[in-house]
Amino acid sequence: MATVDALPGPFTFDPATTALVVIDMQRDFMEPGGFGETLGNDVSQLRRVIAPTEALLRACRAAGLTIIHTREGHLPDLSDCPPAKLNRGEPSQRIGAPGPMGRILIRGEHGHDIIDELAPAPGELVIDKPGKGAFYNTTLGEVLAGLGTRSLIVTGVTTEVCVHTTVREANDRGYECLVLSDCVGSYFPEFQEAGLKMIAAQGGIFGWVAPSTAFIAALQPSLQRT
Ligand code: C5J
Repeated sequence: MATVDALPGPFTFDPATTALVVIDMQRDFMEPGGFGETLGNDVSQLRRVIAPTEALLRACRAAGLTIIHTREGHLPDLSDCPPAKLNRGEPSQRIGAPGPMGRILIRGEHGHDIIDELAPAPGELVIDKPGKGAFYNTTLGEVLAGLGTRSLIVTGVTTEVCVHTTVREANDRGYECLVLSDCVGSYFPEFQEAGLKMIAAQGGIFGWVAPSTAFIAALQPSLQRT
């Protein structure tokens, strides 16, 4: 077992039953011209997440941790996109509309894929999800059950939307979730701060929070064994 110095208290995990989940580090959220920008967001706010996540991925790969990436997006015919999600924002820039990186938030398009810096390595799982949570309408639950996973290390964007939804879903399913504060990002600094506080408040109402350096330090014994 390993222990991370976290909020609201120590987070203990077994690397053999722990998976890193990297949420939606896609061009559509991270780069100009994608879904995030069409909703009026300043995508440069998310860039600071990239370097610590690269270091985290290196450490998790070296320790042999299970690594799962997710991508939010929809089928080209939009049959998996409910009207409540589709009919938002400026009509010419909605999901499925043409953009500089291909059709916005559509599977298979350049904008839908993960940014080059954090591209999945061979053998890492990629879960495509139509919703904000990574469990809704995906195979993630079955995949984790098959692996015997008990703890999730959660990173990605955005803190208050897909990260929160996924952590809440995971917590309800019995997973212990540690969110790495410097490896999650929001377009809104105030939501980043509040989003992290909400996770660890009330004795860790749906998770723990720590910087990635604390988690990587806790992985060191596993790194030395590899
Ligand atoms: C959003 C996400 N913000 N990945 N998606 O629409 O957080």
